Amino acid sequence: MSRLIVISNRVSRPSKGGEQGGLAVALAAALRQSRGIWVGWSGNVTEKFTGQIAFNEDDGVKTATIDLEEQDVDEYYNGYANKTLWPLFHFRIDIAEYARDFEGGYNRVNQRFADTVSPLVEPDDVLWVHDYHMIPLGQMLRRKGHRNRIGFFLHIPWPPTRLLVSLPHHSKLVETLFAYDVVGFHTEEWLESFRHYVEKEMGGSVDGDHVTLGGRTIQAIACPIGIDAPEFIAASKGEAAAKMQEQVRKSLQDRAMIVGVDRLDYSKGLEERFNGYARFLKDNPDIHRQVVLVQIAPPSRGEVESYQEIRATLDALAGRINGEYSDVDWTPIRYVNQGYPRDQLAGIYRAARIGLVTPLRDGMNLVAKEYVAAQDPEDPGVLILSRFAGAATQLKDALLINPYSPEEMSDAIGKALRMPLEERKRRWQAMMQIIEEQDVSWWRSAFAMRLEDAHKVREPQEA
Ligand code: GDG
Repeated sequence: MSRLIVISNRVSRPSKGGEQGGLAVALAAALRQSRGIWVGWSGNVTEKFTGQIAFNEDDGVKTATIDLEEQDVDEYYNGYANKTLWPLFHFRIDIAEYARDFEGGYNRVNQRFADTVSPLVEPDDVLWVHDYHMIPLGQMLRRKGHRNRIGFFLHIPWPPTRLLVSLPHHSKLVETLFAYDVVGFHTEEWLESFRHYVEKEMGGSVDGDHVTLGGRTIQAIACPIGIDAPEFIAASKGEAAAKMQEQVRKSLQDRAMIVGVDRLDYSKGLEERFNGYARFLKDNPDIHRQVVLVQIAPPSRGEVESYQEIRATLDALAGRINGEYSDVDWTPIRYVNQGYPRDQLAGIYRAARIGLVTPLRDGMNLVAKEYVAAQDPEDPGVLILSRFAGAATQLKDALLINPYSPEEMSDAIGKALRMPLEERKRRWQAMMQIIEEQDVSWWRSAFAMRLEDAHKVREPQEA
């Protein structure tokens, strides 16, 4: 087995019961098995960049991290990654910011990562680069002479060509992807948009999974990420989950709970969710007092203005809806800006009759899968899911809705609350089958297999 080197913006450690997600758990297993290493930013800011690498080991996973300068964080992380690429790739060109400093900082930090990774690489290592923060890294490593297998996975959507061309130097950025052997997306839709761009905008060609540009062929594939299903099912049956479920149930006093769990991000459709729920309350006065929406939304990227704005909007909206509909002994929305450990989160999901997942655009959306996995098989809740989440291509037995339509959301909530047990079970079983079959280990192996194959194609091209 080749040694795996994972490179991503942040290194997250898979400590049990902590706040880390499935990705950390999945990659950690592969890193442990291959005695690999995870490289990323430490999250620390230093006055002057030194390039010094801090090596650590946590639960059998080796990590190598670097500190960044304040200017790096402003231009690369808050700037190009989160003010430019994130909104653009989530179809929000109205709030994407284009600034040369951001682009310069992004390339500088990627070069810093290339300089950090390069001395660690041995000839047989397999490198796996993650997400929009690191698009040009592969090309920078190739320029240093590394001929290893290098894969790239994009965790967010790939935007339609007509939107992507609004990015200054868009083709330069996309070209860098051709330094990889395999480029992975969650869904066919994102893959299709990528191929369309390469063909129509750059004059490249597509032949099945093979995409060619300027004499260089890569494999571009759709490979949907899953959750660590066994781990999450076990967590939902564990003690911490049971305790949390009981605590929530008691507080509900027989009311049906609708749950939302999201990083506080404008792409997650939280404003639309609150409006859809308000519409449900308006349409169904007889059900007032019988439902509660619990929205868990830990703040993220607070230094970026659009995140401050969505937070203020939601504060006001939750306040307005609660003001309009609350009674002395009933509050329709419990809006919570704190995160919970994963095992407690599993209990919160399990206590909910409905999982309400309404992103306006989402690469995949793991919350949808976690909600389903946490349900009691004998009395499962109903998932209401946006058709614009990558997860909708797999979870076809959810109630799929258009999150921009408050009426559709209202109807779906009504339908979910009335849904007979038999139908709930049938839908849940169908979704669960996919969640268990295509879990995070499946995703990791599927991608790794393609990477293994791809290398066989690359060698002769370079000869
Ligand atoms: C990106 C893409 C893609 C949330 N609140 C708490 C908490 N979380 C965890 C969830 C879930 C994770 O965060 C969020 O994952 P999502 O997939 O829903 O969304 P993003 O963070 O935007 O992730 C997305 C993903 O990458 C993977 O490729 O699916 O489309 O945008 O695991 O449970 N975890 C804990 N407490 C919280 O309060 N412990």
